[in-house]
Amino acid sequence: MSDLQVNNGRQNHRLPDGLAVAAARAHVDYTAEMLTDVRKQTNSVSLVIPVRNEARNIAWVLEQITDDVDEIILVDGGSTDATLITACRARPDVRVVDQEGVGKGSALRTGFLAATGDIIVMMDADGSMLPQEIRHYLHFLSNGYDFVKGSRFIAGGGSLDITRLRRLGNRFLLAVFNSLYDSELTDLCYGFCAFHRRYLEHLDLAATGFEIEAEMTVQAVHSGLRIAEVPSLELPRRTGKSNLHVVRDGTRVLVTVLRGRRTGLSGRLAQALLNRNRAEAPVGPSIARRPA
Ligand SMILES: Nc1nc2c(ncn2[C@@H]2O[C@H](COP(=O)(O)OP(=O)(O)OP(=O)(O)O)[C@@H](O)[C@H]2O)c(=O)[nH]1
Ligand SMILES: [Mg+2]
Repeated sequence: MSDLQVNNGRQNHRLPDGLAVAAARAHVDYTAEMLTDVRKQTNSVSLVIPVRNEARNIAWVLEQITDDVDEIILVDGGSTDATLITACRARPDVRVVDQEGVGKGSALRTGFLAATGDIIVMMDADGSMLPQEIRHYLHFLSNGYDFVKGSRFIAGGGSLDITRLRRLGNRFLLAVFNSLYDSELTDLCYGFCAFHRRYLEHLDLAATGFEIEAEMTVQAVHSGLRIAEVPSLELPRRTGKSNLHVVRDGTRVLVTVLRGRRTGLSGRLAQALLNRNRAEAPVGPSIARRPA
């Protein structure tokens, strides 16, 4: 049996390995076909991928990126293996930039600044995320949402990767986040998300490590961005070792969530603004204002 739990809205069902992956892929293909390619009307898309020593995974990732993406930016954290050679061979059009500073957060911030597209998507290089899902994120961004996060824990999402300890940690951090910010999100520490580049300044990112994912969500709430969650299937990293340390990085996420609540706009106020925006403009870009 796999760890993938398919959530039918009320309860989770464990699925056998083969069936779980096949069902998730079929779902991705089916919904991708159903979605109209609205974003092609106006928006160009930059995909930012932080990468450090992923030579054995990166080609698999790059080869699956569809033409929804106009620009691929690999942000290299000083890889010492053949990551960059492999990447350029798989996708000669890839743009490689060296990260400023250390850590995944620094890498993403470097990549966001280098991106030229109207929409920025971020995704990992270890093969744990399906590039075919990018279309789902774009669909929401083209239909009135400002910031779209993947979620492994809503109906249609799942994880074949997460350990019991990480699941517990994620649940705890999410509970803290939801209670402090009056929100009802279902996932916090997941690195697959997308947003309109015009909001980059509003996000005002400063994180250097893995806590950047939480910081982005905190700042999106503070800025009154309209947030949507889309189901995402997390696969196991294809090969190699994780760079994440549960206690160290979990603590950094907690500090980020607590610090954001103390200094920012109150969660209630942000939510009220969000609801007002939604009522006024059910479809189309919202008016996101940076808190005074
Ligand atoms: N440029 C850069 N990329 C990094 C750095 N640390 C991690 N990454 C990349 O960020 C992505 C996520 O890192 P992972 O080690 O897979 O972390 P994770 O996905 O939280 O952990 P697992 O689920 O165990 O894989 C991968 O593409 C890494 O190569 C870094 O310091 N610099
Ligand atoms: Mg990973």
